Amino acid sequence: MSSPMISLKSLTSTTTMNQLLATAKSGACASSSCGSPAKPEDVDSATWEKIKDHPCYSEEAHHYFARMHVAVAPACNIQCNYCNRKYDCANESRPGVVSERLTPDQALRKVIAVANEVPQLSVLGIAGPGDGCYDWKKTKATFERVASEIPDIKLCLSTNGLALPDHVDELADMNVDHVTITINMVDPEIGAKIYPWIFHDHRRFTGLEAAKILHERQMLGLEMLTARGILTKINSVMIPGVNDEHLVEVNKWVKERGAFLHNVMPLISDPVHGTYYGLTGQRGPRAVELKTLQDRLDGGARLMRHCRQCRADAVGLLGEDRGQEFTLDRIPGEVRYDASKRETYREVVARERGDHVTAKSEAIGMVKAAGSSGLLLVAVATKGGGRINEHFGHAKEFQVYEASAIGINLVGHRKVEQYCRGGWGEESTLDDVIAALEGIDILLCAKIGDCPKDQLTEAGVRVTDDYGYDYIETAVSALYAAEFGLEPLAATA
Ligand code: CLF
Ligand code: SF4
Repeated sequence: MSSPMISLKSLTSTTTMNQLLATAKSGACASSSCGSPAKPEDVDSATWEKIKDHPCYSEEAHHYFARMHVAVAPACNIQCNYCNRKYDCANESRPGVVSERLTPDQALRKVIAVANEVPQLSVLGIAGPGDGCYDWKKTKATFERVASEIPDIKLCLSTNGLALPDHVDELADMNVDHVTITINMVDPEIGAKIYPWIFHDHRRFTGLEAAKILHERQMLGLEMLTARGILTKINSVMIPGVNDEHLVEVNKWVKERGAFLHNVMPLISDPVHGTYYGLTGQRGPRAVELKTLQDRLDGGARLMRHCRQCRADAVGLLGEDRGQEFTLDRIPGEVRYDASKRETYREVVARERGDHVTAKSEAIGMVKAAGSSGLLLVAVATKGGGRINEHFGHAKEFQVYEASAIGINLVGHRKVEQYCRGGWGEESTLDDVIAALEGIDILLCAKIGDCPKDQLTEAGVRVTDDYGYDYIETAVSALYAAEFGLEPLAATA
């Protein structure tokens, strides 16, 4: 199925990327697109144009395109019980965590440096710590500067929503197409358990009154964005015993108000983070609990299931973080934007993406047509391009695909510690990997050694590298066929 030319199939290293770009430049693929884009049936063409290169708004795009965040707006107007803006750890990957705060000028330098080095870059996001709508001047200055230097980069804002209604018109004027609002409740009684205070209209509010104002402003902001055709994603933090059941209601409310996506994320809570929830022992949900809730929400507002809960200074494809390569001390004082790598990469992706879409739709068609009631949960080691192209020992996460009568869908991911450290594997890490794979039927990777393979098998986790470098859906459909006694597709590579 795939092209014999260099393709994203071998997306494994900088060298490979350089080869890939060189091949495209040499004209090996004269056509810029050999296949149709993967527009979902329930998305109109105008919306697809907005989301097709956005790794968060399109699951399919996240195999190819990268985001970067700049932390330019540190002031915040509310307190969430899961946040401690003082906490800073370079190795911690979760929202709100950042190694350095930037001025708009520094942010521009950093975005140009990343755009020159990371051809996958398509989106610039401002996602804390702090609130981009409350710390508005810095947000606006950053977006304006970047847009004037790199006009085709998408601008993306994440906000708690309290100050959002004051800036919707300016967001529309600046062509910001994507806004995320974190909405954890539509019932202020529940909100009072999540937000101890807010600062609004030059005053501090607490308790029920604070939650009521926040709720009203969030709903107003969402309605205003919808009225202006700006796509909205709603992030909700799932807090067991506080709002987990209630998120069904939240999903209904935001769907009614035109939200494009609903992203339910697990609470991350640890005493060392110094958050209220961390210090009071509030637990986060287990992966299985999160998936059960997401399954319940299916059929409501469209769900995002591939969120990686990025750092506020994350750089790269979702699931990877190259932020430490682009700290200010590593960026030259003056950088000029060079569009060539990004342009060339887009040409290669357009070709590869068409190939992937064809393979994927054949695989999904086969699974659907089988009419089996079987369900298979498959964990995949991948580093992008929609392929099984990561070695087991190098994986820091596994994407989880579910194959069933409704097709093959990405339903989440499991974060793990990297097993292989400089040539040997860590025993204790393997135990954690096995625990993280709870409920998974089969694990797919590009390569695995005999030792970890035997130990995984002993622990009841089936694992194979037989489908290394295949498209994920093609391999999953073949496994599904083998598992449930169906006729498999011809293998594609
Ligand atoms: Fe960043 Fe957020 Fe824009 Fe994406 S992240 S501001 S919408 S560009 Fe994406 Fe990261 Fe999840 Fe956010 S995976 S935490 S949803
Ligand atoms: Fe922290 Fe963001 Fe909540 Fe402000 S809105 S307290 S920065 S999580």
